[in-house]
Amino acid sequence: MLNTGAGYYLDTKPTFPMRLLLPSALLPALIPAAVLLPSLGPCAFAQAPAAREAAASEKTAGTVSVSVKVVPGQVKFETTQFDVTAGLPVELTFSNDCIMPHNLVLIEPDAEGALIAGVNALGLEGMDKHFVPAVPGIIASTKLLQPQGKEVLNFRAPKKPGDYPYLCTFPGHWFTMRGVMRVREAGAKLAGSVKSTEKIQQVEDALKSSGMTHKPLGTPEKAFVMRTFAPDPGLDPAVFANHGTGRDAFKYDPATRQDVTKKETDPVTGKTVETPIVIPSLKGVAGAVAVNQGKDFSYVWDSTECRLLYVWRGGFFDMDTYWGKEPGSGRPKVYLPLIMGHLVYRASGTMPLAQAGDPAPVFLGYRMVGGAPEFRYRLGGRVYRERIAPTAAGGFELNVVCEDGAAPVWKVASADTAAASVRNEKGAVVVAFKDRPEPDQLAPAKESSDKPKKK
Ligand SMILES: [Cu+2]
Repeated sequence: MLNTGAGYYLDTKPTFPMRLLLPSALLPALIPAAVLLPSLGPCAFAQAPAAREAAASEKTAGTVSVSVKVVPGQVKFETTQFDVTAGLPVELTFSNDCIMPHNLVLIEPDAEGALIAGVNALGLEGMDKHFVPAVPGIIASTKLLQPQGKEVLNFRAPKKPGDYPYLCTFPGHWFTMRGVMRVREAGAKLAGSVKSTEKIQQVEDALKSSGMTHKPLGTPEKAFVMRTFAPDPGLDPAVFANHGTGRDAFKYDPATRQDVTKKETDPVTGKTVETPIVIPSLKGVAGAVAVNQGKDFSYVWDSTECRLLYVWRGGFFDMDTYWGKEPGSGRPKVYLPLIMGHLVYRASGTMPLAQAGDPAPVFLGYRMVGGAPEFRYRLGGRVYRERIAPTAAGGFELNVVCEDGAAPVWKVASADTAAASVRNEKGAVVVAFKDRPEPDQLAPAKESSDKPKKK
């Protein structure tokens, strides 16, 4: 169980920067909830304020049609409970009017633990598999629906009456985005759907009132912090020691929860073999914290590996490809934000603070210190705090302290020896990096005119 220091945001925060989307009055309520959530059991979720639909239609038998929507910007289903009749057909329409992608996964009453473990194990493949792992206990699931997406699920209600949870398995969403399908005995009267009474902000209004744009920027004084899928700009695979997988994703059919294969003839044996279809282009880092401190300093810190992944200058993310340009403009072509600007650092090698045999690090959250995040994590029996800041000389520095007062031992990766220097300062280890601009422009700068770069 996570041991969270007071004031730290947990890993379980929704990936969208809620602090910008929500009216600030809601924030005090939101953050303590996020801190408490990991200690709750699968069924102990707090029911959102809800009301019986006044016009609850009482159905007896036959196909039950249910509509489940999303409360935009709130990481919640609008419909939090609906009734169906045991063994009879159900037509469930899930529509996503939010600006984040969401799915809906309906499961057996005791299947949540395995489902969440399965989602976490998907690692970098999660996005391609719509965050629906191949685990038992899934009754029905939608694809990961992009904003304005809609999907109709047709399935038969389980024969056994009971409460069947449904949740969004986009990482972190399941803490708040969930509901219950109640399966009633044949002949029992079905109650109307229970819907959240929370004020439903229109997407456009939420965006407007947050000041959020698709090219968000922070400032040197006040960093912009966003939980997101971050692109993997071709990092050293050794960096992703604790991600589920760093390999290319296979094409996946969420309906069958199987990889999609193609038939190929083996040139040696002449036999026809089934091989998975590889999607090499969709690579992302699921547990990323992306930070921007103005046009000239951005970085991605990975809450799975608990380390800095890459640093860039000249912009932040262009979210168009992730969120879609505007509601209704159609789904984005890729499912990752694009890096704007140029990379000046890419991590390589194993975790610099880890000793051989250390178990995976555990992210304990971050808090804002002087306008920038301080990351906290446990590794090898110690708890570290890490800050990252640009330096006047043009590079950047990592400042790492150990909570037990011991001086952290930082092993500089071999690729960094020319660019990095390590010094000890007041119990902290400070690792100073010189910028290392890369000759080839790795960042897919969308608006560049493709002129060859002169060096
Ligand atoms: Cu979701």
